[in-house]
Amino acid sequence: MIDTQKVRELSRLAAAIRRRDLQMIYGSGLGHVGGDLSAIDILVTLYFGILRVDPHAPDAPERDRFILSKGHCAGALYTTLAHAGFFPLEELNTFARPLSHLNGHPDRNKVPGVETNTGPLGHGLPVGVGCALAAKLTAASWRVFVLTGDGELQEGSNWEAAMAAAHYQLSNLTVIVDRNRLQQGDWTEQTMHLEPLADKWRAFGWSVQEVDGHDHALLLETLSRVPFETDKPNCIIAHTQKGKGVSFMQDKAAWHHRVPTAEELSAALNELEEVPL
Ligand SMILES: Cc1ncc(C[n+]2csc(CCOP(=O)(O)OP(=O)(O)O)c2C)c(N)n1
Ligand SMILES: [Mg+2]
Repeated sequence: MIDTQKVRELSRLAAAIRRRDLQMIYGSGLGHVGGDLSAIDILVTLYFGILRVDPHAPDAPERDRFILSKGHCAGALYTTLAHAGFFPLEELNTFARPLSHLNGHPDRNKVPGVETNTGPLGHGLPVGVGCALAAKLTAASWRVFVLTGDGELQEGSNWEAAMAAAHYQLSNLTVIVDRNRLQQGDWTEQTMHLEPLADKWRAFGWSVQEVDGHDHALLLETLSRVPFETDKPNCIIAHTQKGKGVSFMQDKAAWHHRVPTAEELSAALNELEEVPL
């Protein structure tokens, strides 16, 4: 049954995190705003509804592992981790500045809650397969969740990992594809066909669900049901919009890593509901 109070909490958090992310990117003059905004609802649902993690014990052996494979969206992860209590919110003001721990791509040696260094696309899922296999071999109960971009799926390493995950029957592994249909400079389908994407994952031996990646209730319900099938890894194709929440950024390749001007920031914040937490 859907916990409506929890879903309202997720919506409030997502609005606050979107605002904070935009302010952070404006302040540092760097970031990947489009992909951050497409992923924030997924990250918020994971960190505030699904993951068994403790911000006060970020290295606890029994924790679930989350890997942000689309590491260029570090800003979305940092703002979520800070709101979840892994480090102080004020630290977000140092994003991408010299000597900051919050680099343009996540570093597990610097940021509590970051599981693995990412940035070069196509590495998160292979690492996630290794983690999930380790959990299985040691009969541990923790789970592994990996968030990939859709353009990122052009990296062949993902498909080697997908084969291995099915071979080892890693039902403790879930990949979420941020299917915003855009990559760096163009639509994915103009660059390299991904469709029929769900069929590809099924053909590789995965159990697949497709969801609206901005619907907190549906994300929560679907993520709560893993594993979907016995002995199969899980794939959730989350249909999203790059730049979600800001009308002039949505579905625009240019906002992959453009930084808003002061006027654009103010217009964007006007569009994003400010909800008290
Ligand atoms: C191996 C590798 N090649 C190129 C890049 C540069 N790059 C950063 S983001 C990006 C596009 C990613 O598109 P997608 O996976 O769809 O991410 P999203 O739309 O969620 O931002 C590229 C090519 C990279 N980080 N790693
Ligand atoms: Mg994309």
